[in-house]
Amino acid sequence: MTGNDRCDAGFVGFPNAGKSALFNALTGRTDSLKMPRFATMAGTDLVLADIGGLHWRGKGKTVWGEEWLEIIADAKTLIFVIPIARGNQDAHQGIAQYKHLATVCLRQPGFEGKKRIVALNIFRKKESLADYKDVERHFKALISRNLSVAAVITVCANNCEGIEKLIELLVKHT
Ligand SMILES: Nc1nc2c(ncn2[C@@H]2O[C@H](COP(=O)(O)OP(=O)(O)OP(=O)(O)O)[C@@H](O)[C@H]2O)c(=O)[nH]1
Ligand SMILES: [Mg+2]
Repeated sequence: MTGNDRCDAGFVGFPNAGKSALFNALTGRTDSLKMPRFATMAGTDLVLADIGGLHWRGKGKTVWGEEWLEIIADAKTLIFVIPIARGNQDAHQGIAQYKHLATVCLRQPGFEGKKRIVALNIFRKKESLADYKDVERHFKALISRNLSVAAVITVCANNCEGIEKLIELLVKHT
């Protein structure tokens, strides 16, 4: 895994969070076989990087997969992709997930100063984004003391809801 390409923003998340789906939605790409992937975000000259998911290992449940993060070492912004369902319980689980991911990121040299955007990815069936406002609010309240989070946004990667707004946020913070 070598990161010869540079990037402006990179995705961080556990497997199946929707990182690649979101990367595709933002860049117009459709392939997702080879990692890492680099592509320009629609309507901008910002380069995004899609990497593999971090994952759990061992009895002590240590988060593993840090070598992926080397690929996005030069990114200015990290996009944390957290899958969510409805309900406060899910906001708590999402926060726990975010904290694990953030802890691993902060172990990497130079990652402390990177901006962070949290994308709550809903695996939408019948609900609309509005149905997730409570989770988003709750998530924001739980995270409110963490000043390194520039923004929290709810998106649906597979039908592109919230994607325009995420693009605006990325342009603003990258
Ligand atoms: N319904 C629905 N499915 C989604 C959404 N986002 C991702 N998926 C599906 O969930 C699966 C995993 O999504 P990926 O984007 O590949 O997840 P990933 O975070 O890139 O996972 P790794 O590359 O393994 O780390 C795929 O089958 C996607 O089609 C979403 O918003 N809604
Ligand atoms: Mg992927």
